[in-house]
Amino acid sequence: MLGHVGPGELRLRPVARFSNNPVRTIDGLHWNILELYRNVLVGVHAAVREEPELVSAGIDSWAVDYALLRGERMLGNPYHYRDSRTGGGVEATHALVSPADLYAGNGLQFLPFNTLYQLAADRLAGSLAGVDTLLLIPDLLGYWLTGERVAERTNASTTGLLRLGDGRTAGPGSGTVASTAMASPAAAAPTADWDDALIARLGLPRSIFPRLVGAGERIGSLLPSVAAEIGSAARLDLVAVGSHDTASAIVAVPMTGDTDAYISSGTWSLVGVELASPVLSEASRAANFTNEEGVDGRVRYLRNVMGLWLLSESLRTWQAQGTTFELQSLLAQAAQVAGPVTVFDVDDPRFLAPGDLPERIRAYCAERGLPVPGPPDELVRSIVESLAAAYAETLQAASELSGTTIRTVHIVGGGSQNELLCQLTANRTGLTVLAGPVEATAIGNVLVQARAQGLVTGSLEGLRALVAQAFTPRRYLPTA
Ligand code: LFR
Repeated sequence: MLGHVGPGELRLRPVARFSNNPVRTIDGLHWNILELYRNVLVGVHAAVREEPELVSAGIDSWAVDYALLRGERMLGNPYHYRDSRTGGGVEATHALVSPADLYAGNGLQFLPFNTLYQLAADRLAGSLAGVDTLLLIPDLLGYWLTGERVAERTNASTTGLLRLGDGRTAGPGSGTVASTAMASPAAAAPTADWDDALIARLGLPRSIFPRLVGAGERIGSLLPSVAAEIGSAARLDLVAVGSHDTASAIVAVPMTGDTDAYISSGTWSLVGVELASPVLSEASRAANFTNEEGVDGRVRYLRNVMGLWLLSESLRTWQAQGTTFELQSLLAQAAQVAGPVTVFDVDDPRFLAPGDLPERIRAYCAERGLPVPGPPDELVRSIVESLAAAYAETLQAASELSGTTIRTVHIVGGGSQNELLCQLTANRTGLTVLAGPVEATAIGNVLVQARAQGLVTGSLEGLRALVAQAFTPRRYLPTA
C-alpha cells in the first residue's frame, strides 16, 4: 500500500497484492516465507516505480510466529501458528510456571500458539540448539531488507516473554495526551522489557531475543544488495511501525473518546477497548482477556474471537469439494434465511486448525442437540450470527472487566464490508456500529511512519482525527 500523508491529508492506494498460502510438509504447517519475501520485494519495487520520492516503508503482519537463525542463516521454515505442534509446549510451560503467574507478569490471554508455547515445543524437539537469534515475522522481513535485527515492541508483547512495566502504567491514556507528546517517538515510555527471569525459568536462551524497538523508531536503510535487486537508487528507510497488524489497525480506529470500543475484523476478530494501563485481575484472566502493547504504550485490552476465518475456510472447503461460491452473493442469500438460526461457540478450539469447517460446525451442533445448519446459506448465516453474538458477549465482558462504558463500536478491517455482520452486531449489542475503514491496518502503519518522518505530529487522537476526516464510516443502528 502506498500512502500520502500530510496535515489534513491521508490517501492510500494498493500497489501490489498477493495471497498468503501456507504449506503443509511432513513436519507440519509452515508459512511460505520466501514467497512472501519475494512478493515484498516486488511490492517495494512497484511502489518505488510509482513514487520515486518515497521516503520510508513499514512492515506489519500477524503476531506470534518467528524464524530461528544462526548467523545470517534461517534454520528451517517458520511454523504456522495453526500447526498442532504447540500442544506439548503448553503442558511443558505450565509445568514450569502456572498460568496465573504468567498472566501476572505478561498480562497475555491464553492462546495455545503464543510464542512461548511454540518455543517450548522447539526446546523439547531440540530445535533451539545452535540458534543465536529469534526474529518475529515482520522483523525477519525487515532484517532481510536492512540487515538489522530488532524486535518491535507491539509484536514482541504477543510472545508472552515481555514483562509489563513496573508501575504497570502504560503511558498516556485515551484523550489525555498533549498534542506534542509524541513529537519525538523516542520519548514514548518503554512499558515492558524481555522478562529475563521468566525466560530463564522456561529454559530458553536469553541471547536469542533481539533489542526491542518502539513504533516510530528508524530501523535502517535498504541493504545495497536489496536496493540493487529492486532496481532502485531511492534512499528508503525502514521505520518500525506497530508491526503487529492489530496494533497498526487500532491506531487507525477513528475513536473519539473513552466510550468507544473496536472490533478489528479480519481472519481474526480482535474485540476490545484501548486502555491506559493493564487489567490483571483474576476475573480478567478467567475471561481470557489480553493486555497487548499498543503504539505509544497504550494497552490493547481485547480478546481474540475466531473471526472471518470461519467463512474463508468454509469457502475453501466447498471449493475443494467442487463448488465455488462468490462471498457477496452467499452473504446476500444468508441474510434471507428465515426461521431460527443456530448460534454456536465460534471460539471452540476445534475450529482453529485448517480443514473441513462446515463438517466440524455441524458435528459441534449435533453433539449439543442444536439444529444442524444444512445448506451453505444456512451455515453462513449461522457463522455470521454466531460471530455477532461473540462480539456482543466480548464487548460486554470488556466493559465490565475494565470499567468502561461502551456507547459506540467501531468495526475496521475486512469485516467492516460485511453488511450482515455489521447489522447483526448492532442488533446484538444494542449499540451504534461505525464501520470502516477497511484498510485500517495499512493506514495505521502509514500514519506511524508519517509521524516518524515529521509529516504529521501529535498523539494517536490527532492521527485518528485524520482517519475520521479521510474515511467516512458507515453507520448501523440496532433494528431488532
Ligand atoms: C490478527 C492476529 C492476532 C493474533 C493472530 C495470530 O491477524 O495478528 O492479533 O492473535 O493474528 O498471530
